[in-house]
Amino acid sequence: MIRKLFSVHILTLLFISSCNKGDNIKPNILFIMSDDHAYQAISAYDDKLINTPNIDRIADEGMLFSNASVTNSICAPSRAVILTGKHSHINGKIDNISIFDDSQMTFPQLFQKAGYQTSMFGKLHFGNNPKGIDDFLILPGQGDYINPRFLGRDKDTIITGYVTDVITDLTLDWFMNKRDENKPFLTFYLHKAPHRAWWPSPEKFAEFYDKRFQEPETLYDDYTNRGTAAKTAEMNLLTHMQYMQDSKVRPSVFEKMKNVEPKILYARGDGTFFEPSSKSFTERYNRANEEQKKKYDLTLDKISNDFESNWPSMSNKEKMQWKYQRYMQDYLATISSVDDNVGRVLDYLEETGLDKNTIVVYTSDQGFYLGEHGWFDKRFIYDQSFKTPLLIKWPNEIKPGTTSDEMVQNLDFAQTFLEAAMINAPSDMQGESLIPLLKGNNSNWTRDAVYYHYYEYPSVHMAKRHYGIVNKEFKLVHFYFDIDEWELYDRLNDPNEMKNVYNDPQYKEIVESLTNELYELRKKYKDSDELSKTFIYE
Ligand code: SGN
Ligand code: CA
Repeated sequence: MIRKLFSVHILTLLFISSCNKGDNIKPNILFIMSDDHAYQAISAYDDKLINTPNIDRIADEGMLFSNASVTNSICAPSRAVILTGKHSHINGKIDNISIFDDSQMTFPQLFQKAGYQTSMFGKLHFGNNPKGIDDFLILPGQGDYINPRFLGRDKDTIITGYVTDVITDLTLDWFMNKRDENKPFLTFYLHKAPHRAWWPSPEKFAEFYDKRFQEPETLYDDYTNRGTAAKTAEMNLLTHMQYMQDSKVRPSVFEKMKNVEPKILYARGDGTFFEPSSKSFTERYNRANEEQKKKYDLTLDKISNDFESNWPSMSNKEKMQWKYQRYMQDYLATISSVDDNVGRVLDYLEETGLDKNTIVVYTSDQGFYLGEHGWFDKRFIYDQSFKTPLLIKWPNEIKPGTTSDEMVQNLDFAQTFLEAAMINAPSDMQGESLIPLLKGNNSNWTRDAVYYHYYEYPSVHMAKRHYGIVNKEFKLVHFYFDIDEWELYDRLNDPNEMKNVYNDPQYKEIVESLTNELYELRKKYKDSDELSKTFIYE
């Protein structure tokens, strides 16, 4: 009898421990996203500009996607696509201006219901109450680089420090002090950097000011062989990047020199103009306390002195070169901080052993132009802003150091995470789970082309509305609204996208078949000209 009781007891114990084990099998998910991080500025993709040893660790231990893209290359819409698993025309957040309807299902809500502990730190860019998130501190709107303010569930708080360090401190503090060890976690660690106006930490500002960077081949692009949209966009370094707001020439120096550049005005498309509502250099600088200002001043003085003595004799080409170097110095300096901080978080996961059962994703809300085509900013379906970095590690599931060139999108994240966590995805999500690719079962992956649709026009940077289809070989685009122009790019023979071959007779058959495919995709994703008309605003 005693023996029997004893064995029942053992069996019960075994049963309980296997249940616990079963629960623990659900992987943790750490979703790291920065804002406007170009894949050209991650050394796992390309080491011409910067070394990012920590972000590269994710690629070394996992998979790098060389053809990852977004469905709509702009901040808040990209985030809405990620959270809902639906294209912008379905989730309704077509641009930065429209309201996100937060009564709709977002994947963190499903994780929370399934017993995950959820948290979010950093830049979300819409709303102040993310659904399905237990703990959060998020930046209001675009947020600030220096001594940023955060919105919490109960109260707002201003935290002294540099935004990238602060967001990391908050994330690590949550791991160390608030994480429930009995639950798997879903954590969003969302950087503001490297968003314009590219304010580095004072130390990185000084360090990167001394560096010089290789120019991209297409820096002096004059947009011949392209359509109206590329020619009329307002994102050229020479003509739209600002010496004071962007390159950080001090107002006192800028103002005493005559006719440096006109006050920036963006065209509205109807012949009228508006002033950007962005914060000024002075407002940003004045967020720093006296001690921080002193450190910034050392580099700010060097920039202003250089500008004052050299600008009057510079040719347009030299001005372009000067702006490009200043741009890269600051943009890459902000990335260097992101990389250091990602390292802190990866180290923590390793030190605690949490890394073994944690999927770590590094991505950006879209790509960015680092002088390609003479541009900064994003929005276009052209490669640097259509594509986005995507690195994923998942020990024992993803073979370390692998690359996938499949056409994957931010639309796919929700279903991927849900499948990894063994939670059913709602049938109206529009992406595809990347799990087969992550596990090396490529034959289970059938998609060969993706759909793209950008709306925010007329607006800052004046990138015209367009939609298109992209596969590994070609890109077909329709610019509509105030023009009606088509473009076709041969991605393999013209990787810099310098020649629109839509009207080239040699590509006639490609145009026909891709146009059909594009209409099929529009049907599949429930997009149409009629629907677009409902999104046209004054
Ligand atoms: C600001 C920036 C723009 C940028 C938009 C949208 N100007 O207006 O350059 O395109 O945000 O960016 S700034 O002078 O204020 O920095 S997004 O990432 O939020 O979509
Ligand atoms: Ca962005």
